[in-house]
Amino acid sequence: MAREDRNYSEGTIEILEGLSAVRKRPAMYIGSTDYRGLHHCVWEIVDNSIDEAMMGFGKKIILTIHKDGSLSVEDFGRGIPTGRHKSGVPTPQVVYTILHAGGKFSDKVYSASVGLHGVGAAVVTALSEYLDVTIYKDGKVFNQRYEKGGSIIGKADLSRTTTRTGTIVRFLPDPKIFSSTEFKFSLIAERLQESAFLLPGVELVLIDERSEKVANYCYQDGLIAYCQFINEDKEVLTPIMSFVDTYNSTKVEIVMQYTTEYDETIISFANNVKTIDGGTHETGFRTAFTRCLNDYAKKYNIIKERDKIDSSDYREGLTAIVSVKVPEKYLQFEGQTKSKLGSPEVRNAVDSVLTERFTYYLEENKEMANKIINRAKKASLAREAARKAREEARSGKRVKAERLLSGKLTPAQSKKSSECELFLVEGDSAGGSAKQGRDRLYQAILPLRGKVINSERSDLADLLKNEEISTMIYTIGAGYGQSFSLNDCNYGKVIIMTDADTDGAHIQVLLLTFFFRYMRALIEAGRVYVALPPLYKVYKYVGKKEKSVYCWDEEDLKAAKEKIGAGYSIQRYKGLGEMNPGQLWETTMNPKTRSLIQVKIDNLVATEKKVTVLMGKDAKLRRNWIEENIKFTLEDDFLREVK
Ligand code: 1YM
Repeated sequence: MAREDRNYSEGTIEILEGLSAVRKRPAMYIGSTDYRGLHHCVWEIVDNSIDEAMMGFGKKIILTIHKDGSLSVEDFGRGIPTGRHKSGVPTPQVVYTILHAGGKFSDKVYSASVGLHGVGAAVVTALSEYLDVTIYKDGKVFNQRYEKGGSIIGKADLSRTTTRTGTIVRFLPDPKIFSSTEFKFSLIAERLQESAFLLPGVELVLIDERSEKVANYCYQDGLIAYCQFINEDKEVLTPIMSFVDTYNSTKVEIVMQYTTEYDETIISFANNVKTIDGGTHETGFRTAFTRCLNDYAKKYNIIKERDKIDSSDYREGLTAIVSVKVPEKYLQFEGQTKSKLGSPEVRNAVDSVLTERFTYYLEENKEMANKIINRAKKASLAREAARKAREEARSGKRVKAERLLSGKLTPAQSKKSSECELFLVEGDSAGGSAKQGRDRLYQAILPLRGKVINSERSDLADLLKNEEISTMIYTIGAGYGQSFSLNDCNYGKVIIMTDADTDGAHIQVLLLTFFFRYMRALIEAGRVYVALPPLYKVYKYVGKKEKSVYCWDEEDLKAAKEKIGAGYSIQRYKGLGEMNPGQLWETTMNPKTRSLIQVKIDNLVATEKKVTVLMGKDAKLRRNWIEENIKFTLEDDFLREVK
């Protein structure tokens, strides 16, 4: 056992107390102990390297997933200071073994590590079997190792010399803490690529020693390259517009481009931290964006009073990236996950920069301005038509809706939409069982007969002609596309229930593609789920009574065989139709006993890409993608288990 320097043992006692708190309640520090929490540890370390590169130190960051399950991060920055901290212990030991509220030691002007992450790198030590830090600085190599969640602190080794600078941290996550300790290549690669767009000229490398895969990202053009990347598989309507300026010491960078798609993609960052819940910078952007176009359109008489153009019409097909760099003293994140920018000053900064630059751009590019405004006019007409159709469906003129729904939907009795659940069920026979097995008070059943059509490969008109799709739209009752209105949704949960086979998986993906493209707000509100029917039943008759256990995977199966004991039989469920109504209720529909997967969008750009490439028209793109990402499954990234 390595001994702590005697002079500092008092400090060490305090340290141990701090880190054991993290081990007791890890989710409080890293959100969860599943793969997300595991990768949170990676971001925690990498963010320090990214901060260093952001300040201009180090042009390369290398992540390696090692064969033994550990991960290392190497940068070529200045190296963490190695002198003694005022508490008496070496500074790196402070960084890696003492908890810090905001991860702050020094007065950085802009920092990435104060947002979503930034609980401090010591949390990683606490949750690792070991964490080893090597620093190259001032001609010397500093090395120290912390083991068993930081309860063993090795003596700092300063015996070697060097000519380079930088920091390497390697850690092995503790399997006693995490449900899985396997690092995911594609998840890390996506995040590194995103960082590469935000750090022009910095090279980010990911090496996977398990599979020998390597990813390498480096972009000179920053956000412009990011916008190109987002739109690379889409048809574009305008060139990329790029505005950069500083207002009251807030640096604002905006890049935008129109595509021919229906939805908008707005991505924002504050000090290089992704703000998935938006905030003041996005508000400033939206307000100024609408105002610029409205003012221009009115000035040149392109729109009349009767053209009821809504701000969302201007954003149809828009891809925009808004990035702000705010001095740390003004930086404020909000919300439970700290993914929303709260700084009030920033709203004005973004508004001012965009108003000035975009107004000028429109005047200088009149043809483009007309194209954009005419497109918005078309969007507003389509939105009006959809709204009328929705109103008709609700206000007595329910002919079409009723015709569509007659004999298909088995509605729930409750009128309280938030408690109602809609089951989209594969096939009529399973639909029949579900109808009998359900709780009629709040569960509605919509059987889907034919294959659902692929929304990525059909245009809107064809989609609406498809019976399964139009029935679903009417049943949900909230419209679709830009005019989708969550408030009108008839159900608190929409649950996809298919057989546990490849056809079932295909139907799931087709439905998810539809929801992603045309009812994204439903997914974002956490209202879309996938039901998990069991794969096996292990049973035995004891006298006349059946003793049985349902199983969802091979592990369950093993446990069930042991539990039921000798003489068991196994029934393998090939489809929902093989279960009787009572069994279907008990295993898949009863909220007390069922398993549901909540559908979440983790990374909008990555998901967008996957949907375009995997579901879209271009077979060549798809082939390339599959060749490059052979291990990837759509479910992996799309779905999150909740219960
Ligand atoms: C693989 C992880 O942590 N790199 C890193 C961290 C720091 C510095 C450089 C750094 C920061 C500063 C001055 C400063 C950190 N230093 C500290 C602290 N890579 C990795 N590279 N000199 C070097 O912020 O002023 C915390 S992180 F607080 F010790 F200075």
